[in-house]
Amino acid sequence: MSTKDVNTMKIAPKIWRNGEFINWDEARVHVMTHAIHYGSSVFEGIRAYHTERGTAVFRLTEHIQRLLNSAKVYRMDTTYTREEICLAAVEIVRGGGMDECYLRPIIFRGLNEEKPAFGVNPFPNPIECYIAAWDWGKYLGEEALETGVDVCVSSWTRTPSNSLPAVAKAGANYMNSQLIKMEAILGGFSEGIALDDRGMVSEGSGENLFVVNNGKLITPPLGASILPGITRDSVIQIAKELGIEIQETTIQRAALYLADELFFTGTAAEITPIRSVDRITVGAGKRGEITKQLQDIYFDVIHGKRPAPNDAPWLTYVNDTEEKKTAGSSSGS
Ligand code: PPE
Repeated sequence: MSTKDVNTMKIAPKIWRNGEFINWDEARVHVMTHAIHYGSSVFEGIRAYHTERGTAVFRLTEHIQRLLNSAKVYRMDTTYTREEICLAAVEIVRGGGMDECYLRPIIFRGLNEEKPAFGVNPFPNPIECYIAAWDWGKYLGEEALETGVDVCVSSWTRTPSNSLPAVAKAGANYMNSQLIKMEAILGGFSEGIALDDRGMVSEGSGENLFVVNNGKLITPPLGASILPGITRDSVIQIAKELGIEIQETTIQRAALYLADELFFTGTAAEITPIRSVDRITVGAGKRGEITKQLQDIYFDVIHGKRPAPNDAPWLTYVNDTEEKKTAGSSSGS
């Protein structure tokens, strides 16, 4: 099985669909699919990295657990267990010969072609489960990790969790993210930061956010309508190991301007420094010391060059049969 090349982007040739591996070109859906009309999907974004022991998937179990949690919130029961989905993800990476890649598992409400049911009521529609993978470069640009990005505070409010629960990574949430992202891009920024419905800092369109002040890390709490990011959690655990004080507390908009350092975290964005907000320079206007320190350790951990905090099993090595058999059962969240 070789990788597919679409406009120089490497794509895993197989997609896992409801328990079987199918070709990329076969993974199509009908236009009357419920998810297309009503946003009824939940998904994940996971990265696999090159290590000395071959490719390893970063925090696979935690991501698949979050996928299942998201599905549970929306009553999208799937017949596949966490372990089965983890094994399928490993197989997509291994079978596709992917050295590094981004994995996109997605569960959505499909269409029963024999007995179509239209309208908002989701219950009559079948639950579909897919995993695709492709080689995704740096999310906010090649240089972003070093030089930092210019961002704005969005005029759009993050959807409150009593409208769309932020703990669930649902496709529908990303309509809000798209408004934030488009406004940012059209304004000449790389990314937008949303405030929550009380006007406190929430998160980026696809990233969590950290402030560094006087050597201390501050990040919005889960109550600020944020996705409980797995990179956020990784950074918190790394910071704890380093003895850096961490506070999960509300952050005012102006505190972004006055921060010593500011950075985004996310699977796609990894740890990306922010050098300005609303054209106000943050700190020295470049990647700060603590951001760099956290980045260095994070990159070493994801590439298997040093153990995760508390020796946690954050890496699933795709060529390691032993590891493969236990994928998904090594740690929960
Ligand atoms: N908040 C949001 C809204 C979000 O989408 C992400 C991930 C995060 C926080 C960080 O979560 P985590 O990846 O578990 O650390 N955004 C994903 C989607 C990006 C995309 O464009 O698609 C990602 O980073 O994979």
